[in-house]
Amino acid sequence: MKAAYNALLNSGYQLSPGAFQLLKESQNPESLVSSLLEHLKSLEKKPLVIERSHLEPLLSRGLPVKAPAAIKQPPLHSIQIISGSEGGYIEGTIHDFRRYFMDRFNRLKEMLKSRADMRDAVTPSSMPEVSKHTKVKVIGMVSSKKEFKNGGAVIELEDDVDTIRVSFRGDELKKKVSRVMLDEVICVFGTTSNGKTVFAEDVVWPDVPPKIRSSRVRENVYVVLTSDLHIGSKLFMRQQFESFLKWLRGEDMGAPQKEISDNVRYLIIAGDVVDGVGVYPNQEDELLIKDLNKQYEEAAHYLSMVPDHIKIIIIPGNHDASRPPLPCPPIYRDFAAPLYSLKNVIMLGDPAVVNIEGLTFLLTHGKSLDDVIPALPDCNFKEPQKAMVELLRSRHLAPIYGEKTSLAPEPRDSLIIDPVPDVFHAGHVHVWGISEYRGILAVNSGTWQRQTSYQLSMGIEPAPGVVPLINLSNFKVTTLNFL
Ligand code: D5M
Ligand code: FE
Ligand code: ZN
Repeated sequence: MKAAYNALLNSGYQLSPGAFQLLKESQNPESLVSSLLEHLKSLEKKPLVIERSHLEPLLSRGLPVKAPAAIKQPPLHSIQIISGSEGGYIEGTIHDFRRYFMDRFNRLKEMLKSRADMRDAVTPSSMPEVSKHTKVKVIGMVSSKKEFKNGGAVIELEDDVDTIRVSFRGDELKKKVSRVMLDEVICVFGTTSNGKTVFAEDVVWPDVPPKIRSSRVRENVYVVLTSDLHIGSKLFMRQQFESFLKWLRGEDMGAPQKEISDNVRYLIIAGDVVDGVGVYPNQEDELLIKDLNKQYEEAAHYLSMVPDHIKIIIIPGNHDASRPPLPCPPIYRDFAAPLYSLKNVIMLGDPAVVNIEGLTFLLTHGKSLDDVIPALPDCNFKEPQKAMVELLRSRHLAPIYGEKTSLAPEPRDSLIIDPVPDVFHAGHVHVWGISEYRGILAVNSGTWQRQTSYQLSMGIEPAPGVVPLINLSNFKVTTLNFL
């Protein structure tokens, strides 16, 4: 099964959960995969993701008896892709958006209602008819928020039919409401005397349950997290990145470092592999490589220096060749063919959920941090991990709609954070930061790009050349400094 799975991944294909199951249950997964690969060769338009439907016809046709060619592979421990954003075509009509937000609302509402004290919660359209002060719990999507100088605040909560007003008074509640983001789904505890306005006593977010981590990893296995290489930019820190590659190869180092380097099995790159073209005004002036295909050629050249026994997982960032709205499909093969041809590279979408050695990794580039950080008073661009924790509490990767982060209104909201990860990895902000929240590691993996003139004009100060890595046996995070 392992050999079959690796053969598929090495050919650049992802496996849908259904196809994975079918493969697992088949009598001879290796020959099934080899006939699948043979079949795919004949297709002009190759799928990014292998679905159950690709495998089924091959099963009924009978399998070739010929054993597949031996696959030269470093020992792979255990990696399973749970989801990786297939990102199909979507038109984006009002109907699509309505369906998208209903899915977001309903699923987050059920998440909230699964708490014992919220089973009896109502939604704006099912508020009780009352004539005197009555306690209520209302779950709704935040459609507006106003904070007043005198310390009060009012938000509106809506479902698909109705809207109610929620009023907040007092310092403690003012602090709570300042953490409420637009388009989040929350539950308000309070009282109402008319069924239209609620005086809030508390706010509850979907949040993550405290996690008891069960690492079954015995020996030291390391996962290295990085992002925002921006290869092709004049500001890409070539020398420092080369030192990093040298470190991954275990060259020129003392025994303690070598012990770590030798046990790195995974390298995750959370987007912005290349600098792209036409991403910000006057970007050309700061490009060393002005052709997108050539940028990926250069990226593949660097990543080919990563030893084969390290699996490299890559998702797209806003500078990469993928569609702009979230969720994004994997970086397009047409532009990044050289990356796809590296045997140890796995290309996934944004967001992606991957199970590594029994631990769940949630990967996203972090584009929504552009909206979330300015919206929250305790968050800033120097400590992106704080905003990442707020996303965990919101159980959504991009709660705010209509600002800088565009969303594709797919029928199912794949930006809802479910399952609860063990590690939440993002980049984009160009500042590294690590935090632990309810047993979950939130890691922002910084950058390899020096400050661009655009970032200077925006007041963004990067912290480049620092790489977080996690020891899966004890969940300790350390950083490597290549400055
Ligand atoms: O993002 C690098 C950094 O620059 C990150 O902190 C976001 C910030 N950035 C990028 N574009 C914008 C705009 N348009 N407004 C505000 N801040 C921005 P990168 O994705 O690498 O360009
Ligand atoms: Fe970036
Ligand atoms: Zn970015």
